[in-house]
Amino acid sequence: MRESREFFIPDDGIQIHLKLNFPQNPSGEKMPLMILVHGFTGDMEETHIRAVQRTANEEGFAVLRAEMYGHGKSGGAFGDHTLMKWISNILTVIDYARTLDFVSDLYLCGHSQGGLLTMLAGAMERDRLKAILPLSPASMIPEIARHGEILGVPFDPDHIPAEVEAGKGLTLRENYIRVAQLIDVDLAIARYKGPVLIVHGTGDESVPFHYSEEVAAKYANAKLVPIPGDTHCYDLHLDQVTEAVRSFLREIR
Ligand code: FER
Repeated sequence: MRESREFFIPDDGIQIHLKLNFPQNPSGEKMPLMILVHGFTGDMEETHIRAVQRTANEEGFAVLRAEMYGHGKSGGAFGDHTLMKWISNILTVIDYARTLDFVSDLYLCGHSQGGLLTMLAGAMERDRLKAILPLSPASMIPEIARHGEILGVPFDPDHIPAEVEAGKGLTLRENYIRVAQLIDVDLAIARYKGPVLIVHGTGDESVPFHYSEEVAAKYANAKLVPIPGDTHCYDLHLDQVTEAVRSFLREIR
């Protein structure tokens, strides 16, 4: 049996923190690998991230959890993170995953801002990802940033403030917004034709559920699983989230 491991890989001057977990009983030499990413201010040890990791392991997938710029034990300051830096990081993680000799197919899963990243990287790596799983994707970030709102804080979109309070004592800097305003989510949706699983709590107050209804309708091949009344991080029905992931992985594999 292969040993789980924790390690770092470099990307553009920082170290990306990774954890690789294997299934208990892999069915053969090669196995599918799911890359799994947390959300904004999140990390790889959050309850819902661990739950998805364990579910994929139970289904015979290796899982590579990755922490993006300014988050968890990866390098970079939170205030300096932008979606472009996260895109650079995830492309490097995908390149790394492609070098692993035990990997058959690659899957990409991310929660919230990591779900938006999953949609963007899905388009960029559409020939290399068998399926993508954006969980409660924060697909509206570019649109609201262009409109002049971030984290519920309104601003003049043509005169971006130097800083916005992001909660947890963290401060988001202006380049986050400048980058977000330029991101074209519809283009990313149009460029990924493979299977997509979107899971979203209907009571989510951080990323409202209707955004995922719109995203799912625009994808060529998406399934949306609503989690009735649930929150952004699935405080009520995490079991329904993992069962949706489990049946999707069985269906695709
Ligand atoms: C926002 C709403 C939601 C935002 C980020 C999120 C930076 C992301 C939440 C998450 O990843 O959990 O306005 O602005």
